[in-house]
Amino acid sequence: MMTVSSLTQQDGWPENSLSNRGNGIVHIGVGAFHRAHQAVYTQQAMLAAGGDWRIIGVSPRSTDIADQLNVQGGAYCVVVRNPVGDECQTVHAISRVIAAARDGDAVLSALCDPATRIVTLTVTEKAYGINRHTMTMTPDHAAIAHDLADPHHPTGVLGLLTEALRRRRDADVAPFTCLCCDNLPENGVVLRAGVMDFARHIDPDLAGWIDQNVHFPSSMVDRITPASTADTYETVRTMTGHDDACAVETEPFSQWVIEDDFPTGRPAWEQAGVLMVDDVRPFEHMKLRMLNGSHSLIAYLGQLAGFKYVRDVMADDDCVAIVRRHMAAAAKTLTPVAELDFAVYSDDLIARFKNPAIAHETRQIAMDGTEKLPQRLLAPARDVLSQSDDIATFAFAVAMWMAYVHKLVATGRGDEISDPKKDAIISALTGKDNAAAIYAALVALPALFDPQLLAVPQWQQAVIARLHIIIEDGVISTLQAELAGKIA
Ligand code: CS2
Repeated sequence: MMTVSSLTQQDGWPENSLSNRGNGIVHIGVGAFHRAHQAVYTQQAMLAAGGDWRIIGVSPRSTDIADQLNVQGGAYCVVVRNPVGDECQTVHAISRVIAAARDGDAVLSALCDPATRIVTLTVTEKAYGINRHTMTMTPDHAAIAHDLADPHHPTGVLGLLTEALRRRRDADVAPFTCLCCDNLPENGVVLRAGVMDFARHIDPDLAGWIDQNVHFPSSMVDRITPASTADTYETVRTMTGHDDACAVETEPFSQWVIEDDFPTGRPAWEQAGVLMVDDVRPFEHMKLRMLNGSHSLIAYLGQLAGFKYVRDVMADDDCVAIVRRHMAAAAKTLTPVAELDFAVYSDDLIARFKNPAIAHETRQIAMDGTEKLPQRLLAPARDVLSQSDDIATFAFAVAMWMAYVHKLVATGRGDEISDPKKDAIISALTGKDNAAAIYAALVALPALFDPQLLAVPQWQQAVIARLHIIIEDGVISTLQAELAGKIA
């Protein structure tokens, strides 16, 4: 757990002890999660061991965060919501933010500056535009299509990294290391595959150079960070006297595990509590399947049963029992590693999800289901089937996602589905009203369900049976039948 310092009430921001530090990182995606996680660790690392590692933020779409954070000199508050009370920490690790939508040249200048030795990313799963079955880019992804047509003026992640690397190669500047911090399995491998594929399309020699010279370590990131609300800003105002438009709130727990592969240097992150490892996969699998998988289950359960927050779901004993069952089943799909105790991890997760001070909306986690299901629920389900183990919990979670999108479409609220495949979901579900038809329509969405999983009749039966009961009797009855072992 990270230590936090309290702010005293004052008119200005506390002195910036990092103002004499130079920039070394460009971070793409300056959302709440980055501000509550990587920026905090990087600040701690610089305070402990020095180094010119301040962060230039790039906001791919919104201009607001650039306007707001730059006015504050890059400083903002992180409110840590402890069950026993709030704490507040000021972060100065970000020196400025560039809004890519209005200043693409400044983004490329920052990326090409020799001082930039690392590019970190939290852009959410959908922004990459990488097909994770084929590990190639998706040419009809809007940003990729744009950047393929005009590669020297890129707007998307793959285009920006590739163009910046091209310019660095041509200027004989060492490349930066790319550190993906999104919740994807082997996220460095995925990002590398996307960049390589994009580069191959525009310049095969460049692809060869990237292959030889650019490093893409993987990382596992973890800190529950709900979207900021009026309550976040009010808490900061009360605790510090500041009006902070960039304040974020988060939980006390924080974890970052990174593959130690930074040939051009890195902050002393290990001095800030980051675990630097040779192989991040065991940590990543555990987190994606046990934390994020349960989170998605909780989110769809909450949305169907009318629970606004994760903590509301976790206040119900039956829901907790189903979450525990899910974690135990997910743990069985993981390779045991000496330093990881899955039972302890489960207990800690339950306590984190129950934290009454964290208002994490189930609606927020329910977003982008088609981007999240594969690594959180479908991959472990496939592994379970290959071990002939019980797939019930994965089938139940997937059936809840199906029931959730179906309910929105069937009640004329399809527009509330927040998902890159929203249009395809709406058109697939329109006019479908029974479980088998809904299942068939959704598993046919492109590049979502693993054909190996779909080929198993037991999987199809298990999902359809649960979906049917949810539609007929409601999710709580289904959950009770599930706990009583009454669904085949
Ligand atoms: C959540 C994650 O929104 C979601 O899908 O599951 O953002 C989760 O809160 C983080 O991964 C926790 O580290």
